[in-house]
Amino acid sequence: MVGMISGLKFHPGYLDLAAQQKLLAELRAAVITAPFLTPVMPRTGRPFTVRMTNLGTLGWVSDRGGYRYQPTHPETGKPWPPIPEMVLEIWRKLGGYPHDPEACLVNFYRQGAKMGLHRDADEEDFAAPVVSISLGDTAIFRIGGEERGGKTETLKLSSGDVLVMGGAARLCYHGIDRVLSGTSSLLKEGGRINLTLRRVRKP
Ligand code: MD6
Ligand code: FE
Repeated sequence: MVGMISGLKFHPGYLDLAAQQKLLAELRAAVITAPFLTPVMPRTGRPFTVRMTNLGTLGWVSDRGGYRYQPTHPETGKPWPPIPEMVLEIWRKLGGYPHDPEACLVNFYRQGAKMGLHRDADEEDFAAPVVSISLGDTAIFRIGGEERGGKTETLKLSSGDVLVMGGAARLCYHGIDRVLSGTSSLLKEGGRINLTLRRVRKP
């Protein structure tokens, strides 16, 4: 059913176990420099249940002041670590866009974490897709149309799956209903990691 949304391309099992483990090792090294943060909602200051960090020249942050992209980690003040080459290769192969991404948002879901319906709309360049890579426990991903409150459908995102949201799907509402614990043994303590690659500025 989800295959009917134009511009949405699903690549289940794109990364084999060895590639997933390699990517996880790269992320473990990166989070030493750029530890996960608990973002809060603009204005209300309500915390997200998902923890976040970033890789790349720009990282997405949310605090009481709003949502924005910035070149440094808000707590350490250091630049975000670089996007690993194997992640750039996924973008180059599947993204269908001639310039590399500037941002790789890393979301970490522990038991009970979820993400409400939202649109990725803080970028200047919607011509570029968003490429999403999932690791660890399977998540129930929900996607609707460009208007809030319309019909939605769900898709299971499992470890190693890659989802590309381009074209008409680029500005569709989407979110994570829940993560199914015990569905993957990639992360020893369980949970799920999702990477979303974005082009922020016009090239
Ligand atoms: C997640 N993903 O999978 C959250 N955004 O944890 C997203 O918010 C997302 O998967 C844009 C495009 C693809 C995505
Ligand atoms: Fe998103």
